[in-house]
Amino acid sequence: MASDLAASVRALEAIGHAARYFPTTGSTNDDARAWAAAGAPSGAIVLADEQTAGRGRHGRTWSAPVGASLALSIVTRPDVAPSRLAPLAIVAGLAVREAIAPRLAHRRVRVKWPNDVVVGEKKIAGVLVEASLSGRAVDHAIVGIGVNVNRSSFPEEIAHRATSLSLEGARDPDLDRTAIALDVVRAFDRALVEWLADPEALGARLAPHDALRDVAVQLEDGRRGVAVGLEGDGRLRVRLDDGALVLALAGEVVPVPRARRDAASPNDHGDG
Ligand code: BT5
Repeated sequence: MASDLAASVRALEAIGHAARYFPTTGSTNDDARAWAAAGAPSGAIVLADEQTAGRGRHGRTWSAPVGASLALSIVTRPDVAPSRLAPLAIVAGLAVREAIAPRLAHRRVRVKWPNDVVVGEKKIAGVLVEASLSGRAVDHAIVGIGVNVNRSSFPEEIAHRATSLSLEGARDPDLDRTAIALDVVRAFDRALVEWLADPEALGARLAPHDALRDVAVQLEDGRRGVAVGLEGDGRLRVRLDDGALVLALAGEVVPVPRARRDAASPNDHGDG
């Protein structure tokens, strides 16, 4: 059966994006990085029907079996300092949210710092940004996006915290991956321009869709507080129980698991 993604290259080219499609590949981020190194223009996109070595942050596995997910990577060449790149994952997450929320009209779709899109407590999409530097500047940043589309099951270890458009009730034509890819890319194009024009405004754009807003969190050193939004450089703003405001990088702070909010350790959280 021809993949519903086969039409995606022409559709993306029609909105001004160079694109390549692979029925199967290791990781679209690797394909995009190789293409970027060979001169791919900003906005070039790689899509795959199946990834055999899809990855998340810190070498974690991203599960994307054939036909069920959207896996795409976008080559960007943003004119920002490497230290200001972290919010790009939130920019992409907001774009994914914007694209899939209308397909899940009865559900609340939110962005969970630093790189997830969630429905309720479950992850429906993830973003992986990988940058290549040229001297002290960003040469390119690959924005990898994985969306669970028509998936009815997950590996046991993530089944309790993963979901998909189909599991949340979306039906055809809302599961058409080419249409979703186009909506994600259009939303990302707009969001990228807005972010580059005014990086500090991203926090306000995230606020209405912020899954961590007012959530109890714990810092690595054990101090507790509440997440209160995004700093312009991508760090999480945490209001500590003693009233102080601190800024945390991804990995330095974890949500306090709901059942354990009275006796939590920072190692109790899931990894994604
Ligand atoms: C992410 O990492 O969420 C980034 C995912 C990015 C995937 C895209 S697909 C296109 C491009 N090519 C790639 O190779 N990657 C990008 P992280 O926050 O580290 O979350 C990874 C964790 O999420 C795993 O350790 C699992 O716990 C969980 N997980 C794995 N597959 C999942 C899935 N399909 N749905 C929900 N959760 C998943």
